[in-house]
Amino acid sequence: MSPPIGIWEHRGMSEVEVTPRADAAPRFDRLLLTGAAGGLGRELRPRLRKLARCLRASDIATLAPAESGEEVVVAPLQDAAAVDAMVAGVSAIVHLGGVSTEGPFAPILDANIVGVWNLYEAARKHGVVRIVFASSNHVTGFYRQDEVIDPAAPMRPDGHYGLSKAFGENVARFYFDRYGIESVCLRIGSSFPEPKDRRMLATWLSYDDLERLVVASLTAPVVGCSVIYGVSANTTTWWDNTSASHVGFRPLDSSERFRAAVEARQPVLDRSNPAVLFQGGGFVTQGPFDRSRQETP
Ligand code: 15L
Repeated sequence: MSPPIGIWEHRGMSEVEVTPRADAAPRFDRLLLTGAAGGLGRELRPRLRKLARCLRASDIATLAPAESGEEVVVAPLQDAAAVDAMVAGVSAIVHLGGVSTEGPFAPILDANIVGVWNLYEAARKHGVVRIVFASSNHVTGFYRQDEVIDPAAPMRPDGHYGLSKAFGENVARFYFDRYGIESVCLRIGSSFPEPKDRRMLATWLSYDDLERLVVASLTAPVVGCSVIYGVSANTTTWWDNTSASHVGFRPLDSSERFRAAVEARQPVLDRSNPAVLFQGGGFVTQGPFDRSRQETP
């Protein structure tokens, strides 16, 4: 059972919360959450509501109706005018929207590459101060599982999806260097209710730690343009977040309590399989996607 959300540190004999909880007084007048109908969006939407006077939830898929303190907006990310309207009036954004798995290039180009550019352009026009960008561990998926890397390691994307997230991180960097819009790029591992396989014992990010990560990224006093891996305090780890300590993310969950069950389900690993060798797992073996056959594998 993990402690309540917020960042807690030991000081002397007692524990003190040192960063704001999502249910502290609203930090933002209007906060935009894109991808609000997706798996992580549905988790975060109720958890982020109290951070803003108004939470604007957006997606292209059907969204649960707006509750008190919410607005709901439908906007395809590749539609610049729709994105402009979606961003107007917000001061910060949590950008989860877009394609979230590996696949043919065309939909990823639209939603993740054109989409992230549309979002930052709209943010520039409307004076948004900070964006929390859901990047992915697949930006560095071609590092081996016996390597520990940090956010400064050169990108090694493992597919179209990883490439699109690498582009998004570069957009975030450019809009900070050129226009001063702060970003935290979250290289999210595997955020699910529990780890599904042995790889996820290293990559798992609990939903409570996801909330801690997003709240810390939104509320840290100064973030510039930061990159951080989104991962719980797992015993097996491939990612060193020391360089992003200023974000103030302290994960409190661990995949270790699931280890025995996961290893029993998956007793043998085929070490000649690239999906076992590389951090990106199954993503590294997907494709090629044949354009001449409607881009199906
Ligand atoms: C991701 O970036 C995906 O969005 C998610 O579906 C998982 O597959 C995750 O990576 C992962 O690497 O496990």
